[in-house]
Amino acid sequence: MATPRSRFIAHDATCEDDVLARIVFGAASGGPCIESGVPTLRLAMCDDSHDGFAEIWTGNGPIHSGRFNDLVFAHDDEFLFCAGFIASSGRYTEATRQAYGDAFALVGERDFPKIFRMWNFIPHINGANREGLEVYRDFCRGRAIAFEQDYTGASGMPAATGIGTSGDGVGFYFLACRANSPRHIENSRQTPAYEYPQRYGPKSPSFARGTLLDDTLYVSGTASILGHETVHEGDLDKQWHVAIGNIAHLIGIENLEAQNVSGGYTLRDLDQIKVYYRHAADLPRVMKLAQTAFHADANIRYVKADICRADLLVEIEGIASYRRRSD
Ligand code: 3EB
Repeated sequence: MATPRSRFIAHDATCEDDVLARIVFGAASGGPCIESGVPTLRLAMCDDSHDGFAEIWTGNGPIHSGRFNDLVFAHDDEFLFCAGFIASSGRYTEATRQAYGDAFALVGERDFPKIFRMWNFIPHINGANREGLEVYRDFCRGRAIAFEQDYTGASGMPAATGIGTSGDGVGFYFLACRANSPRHIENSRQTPAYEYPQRYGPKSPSFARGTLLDDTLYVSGTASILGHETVHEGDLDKQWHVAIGNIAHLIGIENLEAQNVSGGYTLRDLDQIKVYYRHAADLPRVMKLAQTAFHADANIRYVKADICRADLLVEIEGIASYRRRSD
């Protein structure tokens, strides 16, 4: 069974048939819409070229798209894509719970009950809400309540990214499947995020370190965290090496076998990589580090963004799948 594929294209390129979704990383954010039958989510996230880019997800065969409350979605027979938007406000808990609750209702109604990868783009992520709670923690509270109360009958929390955006409002999108059996993977070097202690917020972040679907391992946003603690505050190079080491370990044979998953990937199997970096001045260094870490053919985008802990400088995500041997 084929897993959904993504690729990066120019932000204004037109796309072909079988497209499940288009996410435009560019100048402005807004509520998702359906354009020429394709769910489209715009996020205010600038990449290194400042031109922006689009991430395209393709499916197989006839694709049906539609709206469900404020969400837009599209699906083929096996996979569903969905995007949503939460307006900026002084408190996110309830609106996040509502939006995630709608998302869980949609996947139930359409019979794609297993969510395997989610992304969340949060404005003023390190700022305070009207009660003085960090916006990220406010978001996490609503998300956790939705997972606890509304995500029944499914298979655990999926791989995810939770990152800053300069846009006005939370944009989010996710992929879910029908018959496949995704396996959520943890990293033995890191405390599961959903078990982080209370000092990181009233409710823990709801995500797995990675999710395996067939032979594809979707790697969550990964940062310089060992156990549950940020390490190497203020040191970009050291944070890079811990983050990349965390990914190498997550996808490697030892960590997978300990979770009864056969196989094992290396960093050279990673593709569709996004490198999020906090400070514009760090871009040249981050590009240099990435170019030595990944396969020469890997697609990489560098996105300037705030990261969910104020002491983190860099975060990396990607998709691991086996490259052909000659590569
Ligand atoms: C961390 O490991 C860093 O809240 O969805 C990474 C991936 C992070 C996903 C999320 C947050 C999220 O805690 C931050």
